Amino acid sequence: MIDSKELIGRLFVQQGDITQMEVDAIVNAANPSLMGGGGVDGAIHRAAGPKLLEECRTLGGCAHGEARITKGYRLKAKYIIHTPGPVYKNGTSGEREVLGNSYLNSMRLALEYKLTSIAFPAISTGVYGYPRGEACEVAVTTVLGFMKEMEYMMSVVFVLFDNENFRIYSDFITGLK
Ligand code: AR6
Repeated sequence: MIDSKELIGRLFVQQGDITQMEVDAIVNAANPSLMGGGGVDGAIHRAAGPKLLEECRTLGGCAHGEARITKGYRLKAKYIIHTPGPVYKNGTSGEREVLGNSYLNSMRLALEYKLTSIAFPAISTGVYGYPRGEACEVAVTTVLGFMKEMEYMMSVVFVLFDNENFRIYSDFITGLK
């Protein structure tokens, strides 16, 4: 059994642009079409280049909470894991479970591809409107729970674009230590 403190030591928080990360995979907060969009999705497609859209076209979409993997193309990251998080309505429409599934299914792909490092954005906290404190708690506890259950040690970086999310994640992870 891996010690929880050891796992928490593999979680990192960083402020910035996820497209610049040198990791095995970055995660994209996509939409079910997988055909690109605004926010982090738009930034990833711009940085990876047009071949990414070509590969995404072959995937036939992806339901909210599921995940698909593509190559990273022009990115420094080898892979991109695409997952549409939930659209936040009122908190009683299964949003928490769907958000957890986005993190869980991304981690399942990471394990399947034997990745040793992954970077996540704060899925659903932009256009999809998920409350940020709860989204952070779901993200961190789901990722930690998966690593513990699967005895899977990897580096997980949460890359936050804005000051507010950076502070929320920093405080939450510091609180676990
Ligand atoms: N690096 C890291 N985080 C970023 C970046 C970046 N370059 N750019 C924005 N963020 P959003 P969602 C943060 O709206 O809420 C798209 O159109 C941003 O500050 O990108 O899951 C898709 O196609 C926010 O905290 O994704 C979907 O239609 C977080 O990323 C829809 O938006 C997520 O914001 C998905 O909405």
